[in-house]
Amino acid sequence: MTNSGNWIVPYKERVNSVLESLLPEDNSILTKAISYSVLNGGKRLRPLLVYLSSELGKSTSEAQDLVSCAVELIHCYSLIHDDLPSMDDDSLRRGLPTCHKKFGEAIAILAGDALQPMAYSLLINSNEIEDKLKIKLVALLSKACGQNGMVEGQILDISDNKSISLEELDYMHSKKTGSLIKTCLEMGGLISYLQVNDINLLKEYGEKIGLAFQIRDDIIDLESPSEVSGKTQGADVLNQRVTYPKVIGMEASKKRAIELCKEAQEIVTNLSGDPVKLIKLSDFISNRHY
Ligand code: GRG
Repeated sequence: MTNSGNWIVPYKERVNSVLESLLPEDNSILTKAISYSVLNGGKRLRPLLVYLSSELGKSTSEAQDLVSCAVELIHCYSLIHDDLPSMDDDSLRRGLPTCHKKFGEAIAILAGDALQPMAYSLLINSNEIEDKLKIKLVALLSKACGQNGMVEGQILDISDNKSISLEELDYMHSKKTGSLIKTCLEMGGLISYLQVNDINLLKEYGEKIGLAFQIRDDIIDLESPSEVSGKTQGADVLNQRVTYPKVIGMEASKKRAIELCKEAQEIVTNLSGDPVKLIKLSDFISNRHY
């Protein structure tokens, strides 16, 4: 297995095809906005984390698919809302006009609103996951994206935070970006009935790669042209956002992303299953340009 990122493609195709089969098919403007925002590319990192962690134990492929789709729907919802004029006011996402630019603000808000319950319905209505486990998954996912998770991170991000410390920046992103990433790994571990020790190691790995992922995101904002990143280059500077390069400098940011991924790799070597793909993924994260 090389680490060009090609090994990720089959996972991406798999989740894309399940997402396509699960989305509503009517001709309404809301359905169009939902499909546009979900089936518009994206790296599918969060589904990949579910697949890789659940492959460490025993789970059905249907359960893996449903959980992968649920976390991606939540992620797509957060991106739509993150791009809104009242948030980041961004016009480019995944190389295309953002949902509100294409469909208007009201439809974009509603598309995001509809995606969240859709994610929970997937989990709740599944015949593949036992009831006790479903409740755990729903509780974990709602915690990750709720008031003490992604929403808390987002509030901190849009607050007056110009002079925050590195520790505070880490905290903000552990909530905004990290909480969902960590939860994907935990959910994957749970559906494949991993032991608590393995699940704890996956969560620690998630904390490290979550931060590294965000640091690279800040670097990408400055260094990757829009054709590569699919996002508006320099949007963070334009919006006067606090970023890792701003707080610790560009070189230190790059070094820190690599160090965090190395620490993540050491953590997963203690798993009882084969960590090779998780190691490859952290390599990919520490060097990504999109
Ligand atoms: C909607 C749950 C929810 C909360 C509302 C808007 C908001 C509060 C939170 C924002 C969360 C957010 C958008 C975090 C950014 C994380 C991030 C680095 C996103 C980019 O993820 P990629 O690079 O995107 O994986 P692709 O397009 O590849 O999927």
